[in-house]
Amino acid sequence: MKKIVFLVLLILAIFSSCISKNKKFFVKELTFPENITPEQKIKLSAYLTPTDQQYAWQQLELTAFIHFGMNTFTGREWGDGKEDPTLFNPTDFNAEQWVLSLQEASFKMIILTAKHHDGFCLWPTATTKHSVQSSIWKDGNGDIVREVKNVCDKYGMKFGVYLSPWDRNAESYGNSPRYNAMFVEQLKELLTNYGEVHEVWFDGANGEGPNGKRQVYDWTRFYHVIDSLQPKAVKAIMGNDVRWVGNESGLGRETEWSVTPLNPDINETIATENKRLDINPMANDLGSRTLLADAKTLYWYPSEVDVSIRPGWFYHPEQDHQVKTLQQLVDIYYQSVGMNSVLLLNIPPDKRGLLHEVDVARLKEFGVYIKNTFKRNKLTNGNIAWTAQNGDFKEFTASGDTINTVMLQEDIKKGQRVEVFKIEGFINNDWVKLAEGTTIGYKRLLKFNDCAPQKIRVTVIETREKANILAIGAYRAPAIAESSSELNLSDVTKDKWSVKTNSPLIVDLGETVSVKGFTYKPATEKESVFAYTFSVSDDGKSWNELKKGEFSNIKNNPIPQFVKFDNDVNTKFFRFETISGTDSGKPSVVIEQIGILIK
Ligand code: FUL
Repeated sequence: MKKIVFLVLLILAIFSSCISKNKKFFVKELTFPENITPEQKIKLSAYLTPTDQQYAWQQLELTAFIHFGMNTFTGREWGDGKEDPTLFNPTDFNAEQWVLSLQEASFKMIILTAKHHDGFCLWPTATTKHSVQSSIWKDGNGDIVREVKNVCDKYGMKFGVYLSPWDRNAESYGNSPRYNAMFVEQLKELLTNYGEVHEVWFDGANGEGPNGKRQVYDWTRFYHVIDSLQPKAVKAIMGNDVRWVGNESGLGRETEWSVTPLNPDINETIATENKRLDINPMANDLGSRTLLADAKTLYWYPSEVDVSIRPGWFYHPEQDHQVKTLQQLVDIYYQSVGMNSVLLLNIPPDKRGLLHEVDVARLKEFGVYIKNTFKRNKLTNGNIAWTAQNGDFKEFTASGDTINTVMLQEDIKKGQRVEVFKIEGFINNDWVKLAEGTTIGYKRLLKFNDCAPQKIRVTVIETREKANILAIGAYRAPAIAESSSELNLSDVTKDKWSVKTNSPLIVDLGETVSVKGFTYKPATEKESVFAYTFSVSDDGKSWNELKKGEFSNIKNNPIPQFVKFDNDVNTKFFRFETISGTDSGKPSVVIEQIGILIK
């Protein structure tokens, strides 16, 4: 017993000396000694820091996703793996156009979907025939990964790969050891033959459903392959270096901790602990004091905001008019880079193998806007490092110019610490509150109404340990002329429609209409439809099933779905039937959620 007490005291002494000397940091992971108080846990959490790879990744701020592959040619979001490889045939593939457009807009890395869920590989792999080798593009002698990587190297753009663990083509998928061996080979090819790779993206999606194939992934082995072949790469999403922010809409959290007890569910122990703490990437709270008090281990696991410039992740011509507006992109920038995250913006190339003109123009506008806004710090002494205790404040000299944005950075190499802060401006001889916030982390941007203060005062109200503020900036983001992006979800009005039955939804259109397709708008508060059938009828009795399909990625990306038929059909009735929902239910659909397309 005495021995145990002694040991506990010793461990505590070591930990408290770490704190008092303010020297010892814990890189990436920290397991609390037993029997320490919640207060001690909070203090220790302030000494958790990123690895060099995580730090380098965070500094990139803007990274680009490129979803390109079989879906580009079939018009789908999730292919089923049965696609004919000869469909893959970009007519004007040009990786220079991708890299140069992205670089001009300040993007520092490109992550390419080397393999999406349909299993089609963009490089000639020895592991499957389902690859560019079986396509007619360059007579099967092409290699998209090589061409993109070469251009990245040429222009100093970093490169990452998305390799989907879920594979709907691999015959071995579901036979865990065999598929894992194949997956390891794919990883090895990508991480050995193409030079330096800086991010490996393992998607968590798997739409197999209750009767689908069950694959137990060997994450430890996958991690080992990456760490040994590409030591500079961070492992994202199902990887434990970079965390999915929890949505695909470009929304960061106001309170975003890179220090969290959450880690991806890669083994039983972690999954059980996540369950015990009731946390997952979508949870609102991933780092509060209450959560930390309950936790046993903390990780440096920073957030990445992945979002597409278009509604879908892959290019679809019918979405050309739905490219996000400059205002939307700028809002996303403030909500991601400005909320302690890296922005991973997807710009999907079209069937030509080019970024579409509309996207290129938007990227350009975005790049110019961000550069102009942050070109000059209007505080004269904003780049001075400052350490602050609870309640400390510091004044910064402003030029008296108009501002509407303040930027704060913590030195995260010494941990993430600030919990509450406020910003005031000295205007007309008075201190006026401009903004307040919770976490800062690597970077925090706060927006407020235009004003022209002589000075700015920053107060660190609460911090877990002495805060290390690295930089403070004040800027003016120019106003953006609003462009309307109202989406038309039905070409015919619903005035004449009458509902015959609710489940399935049977509607009498009131007249015969020549229908080209339909739309489905997911409900915000409840489960969405995943698999469905859509049928038409002249009399509401005998039915012709026009479409049996799935809204592939609707759970993570709940956007309106557009479904087009192969041919136009004249009909007076339609029937929309739910086969399954995104969770375990069978959600019904109301008339407001369905639109009819006739153009
Ligand atoms: C999701 C996938 O299912 C989507 O297709 C896309 O790749 C996105 C980035 O991740 O989970």
